Amino acid sequence: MSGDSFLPLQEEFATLAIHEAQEPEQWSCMEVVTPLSTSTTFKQNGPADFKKYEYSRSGNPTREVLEKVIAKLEDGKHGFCFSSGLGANTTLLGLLKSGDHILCINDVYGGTNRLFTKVASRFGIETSFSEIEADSFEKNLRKNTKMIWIETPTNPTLQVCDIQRVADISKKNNVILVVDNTFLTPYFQKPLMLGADIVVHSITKYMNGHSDVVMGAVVCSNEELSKEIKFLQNAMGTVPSPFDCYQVLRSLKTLALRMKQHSESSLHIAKYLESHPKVEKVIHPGLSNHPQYELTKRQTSGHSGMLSFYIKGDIDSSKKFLQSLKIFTLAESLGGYESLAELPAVMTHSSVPADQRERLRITDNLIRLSVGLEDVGSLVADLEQALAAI
Ligand code: P1T
Repeated sequence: MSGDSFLPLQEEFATLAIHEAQEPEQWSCMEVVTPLSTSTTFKQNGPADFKKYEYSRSGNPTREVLEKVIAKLEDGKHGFCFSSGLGANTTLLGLLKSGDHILCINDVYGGTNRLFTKVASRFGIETSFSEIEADSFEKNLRKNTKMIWIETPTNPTLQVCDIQRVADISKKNNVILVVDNTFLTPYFQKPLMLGADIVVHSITKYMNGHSDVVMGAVVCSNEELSKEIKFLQNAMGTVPSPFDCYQVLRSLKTLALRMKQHSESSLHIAKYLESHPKVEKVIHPGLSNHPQYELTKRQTSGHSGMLSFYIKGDIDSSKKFLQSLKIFTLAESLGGYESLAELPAVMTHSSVPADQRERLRITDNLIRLSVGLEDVGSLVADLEQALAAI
């Protein structure tokens, strides 16, 4: 998947993930592994005279290392970690005020859609939705648009949005561009290099990759915006626990290896499903029949373990298929070492209004797979027997 026709992979990615900001010399015992610092508070020499940290919400040694690593991997200057992906999104809403407008990509994680339309609206922040094409963003800008929000590839229909073109539009109109990079991670896509102002992550997914931490992150290079995000992180209190930061630091050391395997296996499975008579259509940005395949090659170094497909049949066929799986687990979330399958229409995207789901073709026969790190042969065999059960 990450062959010649895609952007080249960053050569030193794994080295950075393992070593960036983790020099043993910075710790008093020269620890090779970044210590887990659980103290909520730090002794001061005199009132308001502290060495580096004062209170763990404002700054924590373990979290700070993780924030530096994530910033480096995204080719950004400043990283910030949050209690969840939605916690990161919520904090970014603090950059806006009543009367401002967010122009959001139409196919966005259901929870982000709910946060914008059901919560931000209570504070006078409006949201409207744009089609995936860059022109549509330009057309739908309003006088009060202060933020453009995109996910690419989108969740769950895996459409690909031209980051560079949307960045040009946002710059021309003095609007902040936020890109949710959860589905690809910086291993495959670097939105800041393509002109985005802010990258946001659900670290819960590939970045942690072990389905045992809920966390979010933001990366930004603009000094003024970064200062504001740092202020909001402390003022809103949306921080993760040091233990979770420790876990994610550990997970990132294998991110490159994991992403390579997720990528290879998901493409293998996409091709298998394409040839299956009970499958109507497969969506995978690494397939040459994907509508934005050329764009995918221009802006990414490959694709992750995510794919979606339409099964031939109705909700009962989908249910039967999902309940027949033995290795794929029927569950929400994605990006872990274990393979997951779900029905977005009634699970992750049930909070998206029905008419919006209909327009996006998030139908009762759309299945989303997160292809994990099991042997790909056993995954294909599992899909085969579950399709046979319909
Ligand atoms: O779950 P949390 O860490 O709060 O992240 C929210 C989030 C943000 N952005 C994207 C692209 C996401 O996919 C998510 C969470 N998504 C799921 C739980 C899911 O199954 O799609």
